Amino acid sequence: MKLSDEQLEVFRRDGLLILPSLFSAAEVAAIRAALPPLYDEESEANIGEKAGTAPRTMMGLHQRSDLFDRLVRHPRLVEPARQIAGPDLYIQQVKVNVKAAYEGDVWQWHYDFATHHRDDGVPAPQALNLHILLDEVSHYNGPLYFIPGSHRHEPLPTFHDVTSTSYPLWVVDRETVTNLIAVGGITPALGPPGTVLIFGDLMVHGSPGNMSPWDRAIFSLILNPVANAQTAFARPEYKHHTDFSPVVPLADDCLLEPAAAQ
Ligand SMILES: O=C(O)CCC(=O)C(=O)O
Repeated sequence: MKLSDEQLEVFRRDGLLILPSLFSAAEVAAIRAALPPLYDEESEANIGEKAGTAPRTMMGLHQRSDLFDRLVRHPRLVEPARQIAGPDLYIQQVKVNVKAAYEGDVWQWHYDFATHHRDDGVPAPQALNLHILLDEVSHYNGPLYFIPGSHRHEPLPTFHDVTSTSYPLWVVDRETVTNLIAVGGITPALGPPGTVLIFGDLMVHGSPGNMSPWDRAIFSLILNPVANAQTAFARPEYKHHTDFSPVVPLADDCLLEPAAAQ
């Protein structure tokens, strides 16, 4: 699958591309069906919310499930990523952010490069984050918020927030966020299941808590150019995978026809 020139221009301008219903209902159902056994696993890569028992994020999924091993090589994710970030990309991180009904907690305003650079020694902000909405995402169930144009700044100042949620994050302070929003506004990433979001390492984003009765799970794959690989290895492997071999896309029907992945 190739992005059009118009889509590439939107990505360059806004720092975010939303591709509605790129994955079919049957494909999303197959992804969702793979989740319950992973929720139930005793794994340090399953991180719970600060309060309550709901899972917050489940990581390293391509090493724990055949379905996710195929999904990280799906051409509808990998080919657009290669168009933007170059041909040789490795799988840096693979997760589902669960954001369960009533329990899903906030993700503070941040940009991913702050963590990739400060914790993992990634040299430049070249990684891409590819999301698939696994539930209908509305204004009510904790959608991602993006600040269009925030990706055009040099890396902004951040501080390490280890208390607000169960997941430590380098976050952007309120004054900086206020100034960015005054220029770019906020775009909520809403849409039906199967919608894909693509954004880069400098894009400032976050999401509010989910106080609705509706779950809001999102799959996230981060791909990074092999030439821009991590240089520091303090974080666990499931937070930044250390196999730097370039990802090779599978056939388009690899989710529903596993034989296509052979
Ligand atoms: O799932 C969310 O709401 C936020 C996820 C996020 O910010 C990220 O993956 O960097």
